[in-house]
Parts: sequence; structure tokens; C-alpha cells
Amino acid sequence: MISNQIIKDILSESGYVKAISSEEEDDVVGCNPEGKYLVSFDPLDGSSNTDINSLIGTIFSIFHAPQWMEPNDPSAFLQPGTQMVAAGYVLYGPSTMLTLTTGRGTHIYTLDKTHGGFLLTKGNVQVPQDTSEFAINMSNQRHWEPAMQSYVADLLAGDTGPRGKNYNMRWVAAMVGDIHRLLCRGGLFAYPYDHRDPKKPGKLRLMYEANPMAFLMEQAGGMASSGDQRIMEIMPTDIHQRVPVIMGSANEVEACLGYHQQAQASE
Ligand code: FDP
Ligand code: ZN
Repeated sequence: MISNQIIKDILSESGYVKAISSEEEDDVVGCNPEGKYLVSFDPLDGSSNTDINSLIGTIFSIFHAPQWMEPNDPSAFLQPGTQMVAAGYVLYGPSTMLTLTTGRGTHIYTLDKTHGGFLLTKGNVQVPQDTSEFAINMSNQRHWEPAMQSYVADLLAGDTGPRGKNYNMRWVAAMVGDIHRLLCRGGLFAYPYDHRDPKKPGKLRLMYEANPMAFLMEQAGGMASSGDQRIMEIMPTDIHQRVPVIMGSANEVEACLGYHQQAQASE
């Protein structure tokens, strides 16, 4: 809640922003009626990691504000991710890093406290196309669809299984930390569709988590899908909507989607 208030105040006072939507706000918050941009953000992703001094971060996406909109009109936020002007996250780890795209590659900047600014430390990030690392909350396995179950079973089968190699698993339990690792060394991250609650087809939020990370991933040569659609092409119906997420190294995402396509074909 404190992170939300800090970011909300800074964006409102900047003058650039017409309205914001946040994971921690029920409704859109109007800012400067003359502002040119809409900003959606997850103020503190992985907030349960705060108590254990583990990775947390802020995720954001920026869209153009239509001229016709009233500052507190939520419908203006219902744009597909392909309309994003910029997206990124700030990772509060051993060093503080800003990862940003404006649609011309994905770039990583590191906070330099001596000089007080973010310095470009890794330009034009390229996510390796292949990987032998995946990130998924295995405790939800029994709730997944059959396609996801068999994909992960094949990863776990290792070098004597159908995928022919051993896979390693990592789970930070903060999307921002997992996606940062993927941008640095590749991997597949999934919070897939599960059957528990039909009102929640996934856990992650389209506007605050899935879209900005999809934009960063695609700009770094990776892929991002809901299982049956490119995440950035999803037409939102609600600012807080949740979506299934599969993203990361292109060949591994393709492999995972192959299981989904096969399952659809045999329905
Ligand atoms: P959190 O609820 O702590 O904010 O935002 C959702 C999220 O974290 C993601 O950052 C993270 O990947 C996921 O939930 C962790 O989910 P599990 O509790 O299933 O591990
Ligand atoms: Zn989050």
C-alpha cells in the first residue's frame, strides 16, 4: 500500500499522466486532464517476499491516453498490449535495476547510487532461444489442464524422456524475479490456466504483469502466450483481468504450445 501511494503521488504530480490503474486500486485514478499517458502498474510484485528479504519489484506499462477520455474513465485502459508505448520493471535486488522497452529492444539499467542515476548495463538483451530451465509452481500441478501436465511430465522425465535432456527448475515466487532471470539467461516461466476457480483463468494480471513482461520478452527475442493466444493481442475486458501466462525462450515456449495445439486438435 505504501509503494502504491508513492508511485501514485509521483505519477500524479509529474503532469504527464492522465490516469493510472494499479493492482492496489479498485478503480482507475484520474490525474492531469491534460496528461498524454495512461500508466498501469503493480506497485510491489512478490510482496510476500518482503518479509523474507527476497526479490520484489515494480512492474509498469504505459499507453497513450485518448483525447476523448475523461480522466477517470476505465474504458480507455482496455487496449491490447500491442498498443503499449513502453513497459518495464524495477527490480529491488542486490542491486536495483530498471529493465525497459519502448519497442526498440529491451535494455537493462543499474542504479548507480554514487552518481544518482540509472546507467545502461546491458543493452539489447537477447533471450537464448533454447533452454533447460523452467519456472512453475509445481504444487498446483493437479489443477492444470492435461496439455500442461504432460508438457511438464516430459520435462521431468529428463534425458531419457521425449525431450531428451535434463531440465532444472527455479521459482522465486515473484514474477519480476523470475522474468529477470529469464531475460539474463533464458528459461520458460508459466503460471498456466488452472481449474480451481472459473472466474480466475490464471493468477497473473494482464495489465499489471502479463502485458508488460510480454512486451519486454518479445523485444528480447522471446515469446509470450496465454496458451492459445499471443498475450499482447488479448483484448482486455476488465482492468483487473487475469490471464494464463507462458513466456520465455522462443523454442521452449513453442514446444509447450505444441502440447496445447495437440490437445485442441484431438478435442
Ligand atoms: P504475489 O502474489 O506475491 O504478488 O503477483 C502474483 C505473484 O506474486 C507473482 O509475482 C508470482 O509469480 C506468483 O504470484 C507467485 O505465486 P505462488 O504464490 O503460487 O508461488
Ligand atoms: Zn504481482
